[in-house]
Amino acid sequence: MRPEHPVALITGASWGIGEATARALAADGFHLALGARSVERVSSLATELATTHGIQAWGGPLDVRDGDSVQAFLDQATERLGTVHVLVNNAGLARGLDRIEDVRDADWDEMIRTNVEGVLRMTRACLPAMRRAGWGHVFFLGSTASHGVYEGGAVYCGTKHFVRAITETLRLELLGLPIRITSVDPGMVETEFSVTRLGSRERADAVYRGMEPLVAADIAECIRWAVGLPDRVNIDQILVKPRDQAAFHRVHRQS
Ligand code: NJP
Repeated sequence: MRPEHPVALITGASWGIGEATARALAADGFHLALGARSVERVSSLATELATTHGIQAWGGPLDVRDGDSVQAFLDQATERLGTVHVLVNNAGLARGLDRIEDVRDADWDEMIRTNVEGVLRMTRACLPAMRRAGWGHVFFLGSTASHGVYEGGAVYCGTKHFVRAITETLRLELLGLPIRITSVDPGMVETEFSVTRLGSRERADAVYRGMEPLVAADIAECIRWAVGLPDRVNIDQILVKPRDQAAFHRVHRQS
């Protein structure tokens, strides 16, 4: 049965979609464990949301690439807030747009360790308590890149295809348990994502020039909606793009 105030753990809650999801779930009465490497940001966000919404919230250091960090974060979250019921596997990134013949080891290493190993590690760590609690929901931030590929996107698309594979596998493995599994697969969302990928604000701005991208709150609303539905309803996948984007290569721009 759904607890009155479920505890949600959000990875990568310092910016973008993770931060927006924290705001949306706080407004719906969830208690929150907010993790990221930018500790000051998650810590002050937790304080702000606890004050505004009268929930319990804690923000602490989390690097999903590091098994010790994942376990320490989960242990602290559980000690402060109780059992984690909802996991939002949001932390993720793309580095560069290099073709396979040019892609750098450091870039693929960071994407694979964060988007692939980090998601596996977080999910494995959180599932036992959800089983014991008898109510849970795991969200995966996939992408339109979980469903297709584009030049210069081999590694990022590969990591998001992985996220799709783990999402679908987990739904089979947990069949019969009261744990729901949802992937949210966005198209273009204006966050820090393109700055991280392309290395400068100017290059990131060019990605969205002349079109209206999604904002982080649009994706947060998808998560808030899916977790709020009756327990019998599992939203498997939400593929959500801006009206101005028909496909990776097909973006309508007013120039
Ligand atoms: O990106 P951004 P988004 N350990 O850069 C955190 C997917 N997506 O919100 O550690 C822990 O604003 C980082 O925190 P920090 C995308 O693949 C996006 O757009 O402090 N946390 C920050 O809070 C990703 O899975 C678009 O640097 C780590 C957060 O991740 C998710 O949406 C399209 C971490 C990134 O915030 C959220 O991305 C799409 C680590 N090792 C899918 N490394 C889009 N924006 O267009 C990073 O299809 N973080």
